[in-house]
Amino acid sequence: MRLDQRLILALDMTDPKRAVELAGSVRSHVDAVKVGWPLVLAGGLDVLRTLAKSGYVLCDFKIADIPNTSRLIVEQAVDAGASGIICHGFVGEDSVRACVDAAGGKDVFVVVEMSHPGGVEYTAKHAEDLARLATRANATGIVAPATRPERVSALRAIIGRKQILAPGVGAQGGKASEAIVAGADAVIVGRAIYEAANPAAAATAIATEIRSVVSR
Ligand code: BMP
Repeated sequence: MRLDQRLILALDMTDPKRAVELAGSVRSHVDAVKVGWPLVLAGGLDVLRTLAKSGYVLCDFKIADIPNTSRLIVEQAVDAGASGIICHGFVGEDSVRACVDAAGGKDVFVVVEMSHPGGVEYTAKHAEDLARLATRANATGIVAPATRPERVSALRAIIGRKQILAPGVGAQGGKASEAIVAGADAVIVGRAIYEAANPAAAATAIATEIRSVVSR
């Protein structure tokens, strides 16, 4: 994924019209929009098709199934215009490989450790192994928690130059600059942008905060 702003907007909402409008107003301040179950269940894959016309859409279905079912899901997402997809790593290497194969050159990001408090209960205990799995399976990168920058650093040491996308900034308590300094390539931000009175200004402020640590 090409990352200039190092910022991805999560469109976690159920009103397709609002999602498309919001994406339009924030597009130039972010590298991609992330679309997940809430929006697709509400608006169908058509909303993904519409968003894909104006840039990179990262399709976050957190795929976690047997290889054949995973493949079918990825094919639908790519067919609708996704430039990247997110899958879980805990399902095992065969399922992640099925996602990578089905993506046909589109980006695949593997969730290795989740950002919420519950992410410590199970995912954190296996994150290093899952990062190695993502590397072996030729994924584009991993998803790791901005809420725990020290974990981003630890995972960076394992995955070398693969990309790290870090959610958990703002509403979940993480700080964009800290995640980037720890080794994230980009942060994923939802509520801190789309719930702001001026989402474009909120996105610009986060991008500026990121630039302030990148140019050092
Ligand atoms: P918010 O900035 O509103 O907390 O949204 C974060 C986004 O990142 C949501 O779309 C969520 O599903 C996603 N995400 C996360 O928060 N933690 C993870 O570990 C993995 C995610 O994909």
